[in-house]
Amino acid sequence: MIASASTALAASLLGAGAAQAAKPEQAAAPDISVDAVQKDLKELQSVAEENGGNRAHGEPGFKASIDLIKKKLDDAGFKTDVQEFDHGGTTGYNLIADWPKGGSEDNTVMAGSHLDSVGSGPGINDNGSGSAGILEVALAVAKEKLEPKKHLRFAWWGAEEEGLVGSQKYVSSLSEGDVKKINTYLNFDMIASPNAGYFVYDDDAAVQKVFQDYFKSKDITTATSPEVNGRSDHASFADAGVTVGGTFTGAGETMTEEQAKQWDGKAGEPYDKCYHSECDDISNVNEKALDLNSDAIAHAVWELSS
Ligand code: DPN
Ligand code: ZN
Repeated sequence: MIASASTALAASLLGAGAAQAAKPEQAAAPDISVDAVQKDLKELQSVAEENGGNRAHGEPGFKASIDLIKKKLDDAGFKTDVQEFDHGGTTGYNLIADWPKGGSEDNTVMAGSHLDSVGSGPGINDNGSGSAGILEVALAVAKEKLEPKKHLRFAWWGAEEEGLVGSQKYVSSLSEGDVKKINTYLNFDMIASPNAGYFVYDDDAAVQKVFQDYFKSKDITTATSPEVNGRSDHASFADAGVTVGGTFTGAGETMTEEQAKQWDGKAGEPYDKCYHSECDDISNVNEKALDLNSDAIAHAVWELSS
């Protein structure tokens, strides 16, 4: 509220005083409501409950998840496309959402998350959390009527849990020229682990710094994670030569003593004890980590697209 009011004030002062003045710098990213992200997670939990307990590739809960997210984006003014692919004898889906305002697609910033769960549970931390986080950032872009210098595209991948299948299908569907138009791909896979670590991908130093700066401003020390390397959809983009980055709160590995002190966590316990299990449900969410990471996504999307 305060940020947009002061932006409006700055714009009106500029308009009144200096008609020829340069366009003001893009305003800072808005705060993403963690309540809104939690509401999306509850809806994904319901989708799983209504569809046999999961949202896995080839199961009805996956397509229902795609439909749920797509409707919110369509209502907000995104141009959406569902890319179908075949994997393991069943149809998979990627949801791609382009924001129609802003710069040319020749210079595109993407944010993506896999929307599929494993078969054993509803997949709320892995990866309802990233999916809902980028959704609320996309909806904030629409609400702010953002006109970034670069083009913005959001993506929800299918069949990540089967080996990064959806993101690979997407990247291989692009021409070499179209791959070069992707300035940066940001990946969010597990951003609300109950015993949360604050990990930033270290693939690209400049993108890493954008996230580190955000967490530093919130007095949070970040780390890099050996768990991340190549294990989520950013690998499909990195393999094609695209600059990548992202954040992660940890999966099945164990938190160290030092990390537990830094992050107020539990040493000797996994970051997510429900990783790939039935108990990865709506109660398997660290709200502080979800809140911070959702705001970190917004910060990076605003910063990198401006
Ligand atoms: N998507 C999970 C996996 O592939 O095992 C968890 C994970 C996310 C691992 C991000 C590493 C990085
Ligand atoms: Zn995952």
